[in-house]
Amino acid sequence: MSVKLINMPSLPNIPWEERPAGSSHVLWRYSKNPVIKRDEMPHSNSIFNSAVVPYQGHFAGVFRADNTSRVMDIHSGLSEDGLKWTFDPDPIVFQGDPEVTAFQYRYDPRVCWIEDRYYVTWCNGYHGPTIGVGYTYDFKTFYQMENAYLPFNRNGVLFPRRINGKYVMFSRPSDNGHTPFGDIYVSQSPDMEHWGFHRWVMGTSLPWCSTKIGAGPIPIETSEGWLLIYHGVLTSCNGYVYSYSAALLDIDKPWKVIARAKPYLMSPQMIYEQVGDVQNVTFPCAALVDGDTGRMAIYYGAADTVTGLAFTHVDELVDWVKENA
Ligand code: BMA
Repeated sequence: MSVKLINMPSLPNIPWEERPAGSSHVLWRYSKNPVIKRDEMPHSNSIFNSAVVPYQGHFAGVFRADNTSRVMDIHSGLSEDGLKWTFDPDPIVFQGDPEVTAFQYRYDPRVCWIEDRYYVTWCNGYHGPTIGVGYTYDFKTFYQMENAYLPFNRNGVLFPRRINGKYVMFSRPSDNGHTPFGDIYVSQSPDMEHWGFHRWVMGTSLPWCSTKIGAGPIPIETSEGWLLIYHGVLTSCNGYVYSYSAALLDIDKPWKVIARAKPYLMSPQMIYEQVGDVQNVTFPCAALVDGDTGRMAIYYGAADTVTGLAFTHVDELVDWVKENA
């Protein structure tokens, strides 16, 4: 690999399929997509926009499931291979201050290993959407901390290590509805509860994401900068279209963009991405990476209904971002 991965452990059992014969695209979909179907929990209407991490030689995750009452909540899950999942049919119950843990809605989780635990961030209903923050050691007991920001905010995504001694998080300030605007910012915190030093990272300057953007999976540290995969929205005459692409950010000042690809990496083109509860959505929330080979598996929500999986190589993706910037 020309591109070096930094602080990325081996993941020999990463879910993986080689690029299909005849394809030259940098990203390719799992042949058995959707990897998670809508009804894999007893009362789920849909399972999508979910986060997966390596855990004890296998995989664990936090999954967005809307139930058949259309309550939006998050559930833990375990998997041997990252493909077939055993979900907790009951939503996560957080330990913590009842003023903060009181449930309104929870969706779009991300999971990030930092130092000694798995942090979970999600869009948390607290008199409007904001960023909930919690953590777990074992995917059984979950603890909730203070909300990171005031409403309205979404797409809170942590960096996997402190930068200059501070925890760092992306977010996307928004409104109370189907926000028709939104740029990516980063904020810093000494303790994971007090967030400040807000910096603007990037906005909606490209046609495929001219309405709004939001960070996706946990950024990946490479010799060429932080590799950020992010979703972006185009407003068509038939509504929003959610695609995703990638950018490279400065390692010490991640609000400085080194390169940002002009094209999307994936847009809704398969029937399970185009048709569902919300049409035309591909929404990535997690990526697994094998530190030895650079193989990468991206989990993305499809049409707000099911979960898809796509593959690439980190070094090819970094080269693609630079070549297409
Ligand atoms: C966003 C979020 C996502 C969802 C997307 C498309 O605002 O609500 O959870 O996937 O809209 O509906």
